[in-house]
Amino acid sequence: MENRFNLETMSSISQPPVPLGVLAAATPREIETALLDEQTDEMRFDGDVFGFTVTTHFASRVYGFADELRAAGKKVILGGIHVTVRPDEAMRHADAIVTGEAEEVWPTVCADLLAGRLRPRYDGHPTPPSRTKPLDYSFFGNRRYLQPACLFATRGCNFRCSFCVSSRFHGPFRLKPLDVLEREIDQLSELHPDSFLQFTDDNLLGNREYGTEVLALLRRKRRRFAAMVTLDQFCDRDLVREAGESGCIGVAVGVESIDDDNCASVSKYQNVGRSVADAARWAGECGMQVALLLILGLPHDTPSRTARTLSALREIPAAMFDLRILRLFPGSDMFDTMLARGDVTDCWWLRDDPLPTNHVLPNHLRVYFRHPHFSATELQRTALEMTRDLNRMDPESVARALEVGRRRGDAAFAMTALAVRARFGSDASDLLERMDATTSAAVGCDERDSLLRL
Ligand code: B12
Ligand code: SF4
Repeated sequence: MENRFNLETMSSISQPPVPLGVLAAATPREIETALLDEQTDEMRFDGDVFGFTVTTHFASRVYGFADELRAAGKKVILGGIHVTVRPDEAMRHADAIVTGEAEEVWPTVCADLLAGRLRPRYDGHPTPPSRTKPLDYSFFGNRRYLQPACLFATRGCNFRCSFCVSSRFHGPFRLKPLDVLEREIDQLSELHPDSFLQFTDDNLLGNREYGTEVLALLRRKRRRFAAMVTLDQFCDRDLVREAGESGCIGVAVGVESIDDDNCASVSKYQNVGRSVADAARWAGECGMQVALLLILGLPHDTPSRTARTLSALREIPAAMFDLRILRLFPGSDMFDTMLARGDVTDCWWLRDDPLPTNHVLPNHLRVYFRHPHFSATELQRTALEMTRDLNRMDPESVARALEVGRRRGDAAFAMTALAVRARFGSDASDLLERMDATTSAAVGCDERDSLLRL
């Protein structure tokens, strides 16, 4: 099978596919498993049965693989967040689908497979924390990921931002037993002694008491780590100090917009009335590199606000600014609302040309909704200009990141953060030049106004 994957366009972050590791741990021994990871492996489909994780961005790509495999007489099982929110669509490309979290139902799927009575659909349920097993990281072999030591301590999120699918998909916010987490940390310390731990939790510190226990565990283990935090946590000076003292060297913060009306309009009330600049300064003093996650295209964004937003963001001492145009995910409240209003312009996930990346590259620039104040092209240009301007490698920002790194004795992480910043800036700059030189369609970010095809 042809591999359309181009390593040049690969994400600046590569991580082991933890969901498949979780599944492997729940697979009965009679079934021999092997991992095929598009980030690191040449795509060769040897085997009889293929299970794919389907995220919305890669739905059409997975469906393409699945259709070819089934045409060749192989069995295909699909699972993951997109299957859960679009089960009927996924069923058209699979012998069986599994919705929701799969650990509990997976042994039944395997037993049915072995007995030749696979059903078209299985519904998983939120895994009770008491049933959580430690992941076996040897499953990922010696593949070289940029961030190999990924783990999660919690599941779900106790917020409900309207553009996000996570809180709807994952069910109640749950906490992994600390002894299970400790065993995973020990394993990762052995396998990747020099890598920092990357927590992939949506809301690692969402329960203050448990968060404090996790931080104490990390302090005891003397492990450096990075995590995503919500803005209210980021503004909690005691929590940030505690995290820094426990080895936190980097945080990605879901800021989305510096405007309260925008945050309130997407039910991100935890962000309302916060001072990001002060919190970022404090995080730097505590030795953490800060990545700000931002969305352009929220309801109250206007072209005239852009200059003001840009100058306010420039005052925030962050190592990098990761700005994306709003993407409407099926399964989110915002998708449903905008669909009902007729403002969704395409089922973007069914397009057949997704680029395998999570970087600022063309398919993240595509606009599939109608914004009240911006045309699609204006959103694209503004996103690129802001990304370029915010991530300039000016001496002051470079010196600050290195100084923050020095506080934790971690120059390597500071250099990595700066490399990502540089790449955000230069990718945006290149794309702007290409937009100027040709048309927006030439960089793959065409304006689409087609009617929704559901
Ligand atoms: C780690 C992570 C990444 C890593 C991916 C690393 C990797 N190699 O997979 C990186 C940083 C690269 C990344 C990138 C992106 N991500 Co991401 N990511 C996550 C994150 C934080 C954790 C995933 C995880 O490990 N979860 C823990 C596992 C155990 O849970 P799970 O994935 O749900 O798996 C269970 C079930 O879904 C099911 N299951 C999963 N796969 C399969 C397969 C089979 C066969 C079966 C039967 C069952 C099954 O069983 C599992 C066990 O119960 C999630 C948020 C989250 N908390 O899940 C977002 C999340 C998945 N990402 C998201 C997004 C949007 C992206 C990006 C598009 C971001 C961007 N704008 O660039 C890119 C796209 C890249 C991609 N490949 O899809 C969204 C996806 C939304 C959607 N509808 O698809 C999420 C949900 C975040 C969010 N809050 O919206 N991401
Ligand atoms: S805080 Fe983050 S993970 Fe939680 S609902 Fe909001 S966007 Fe989703």
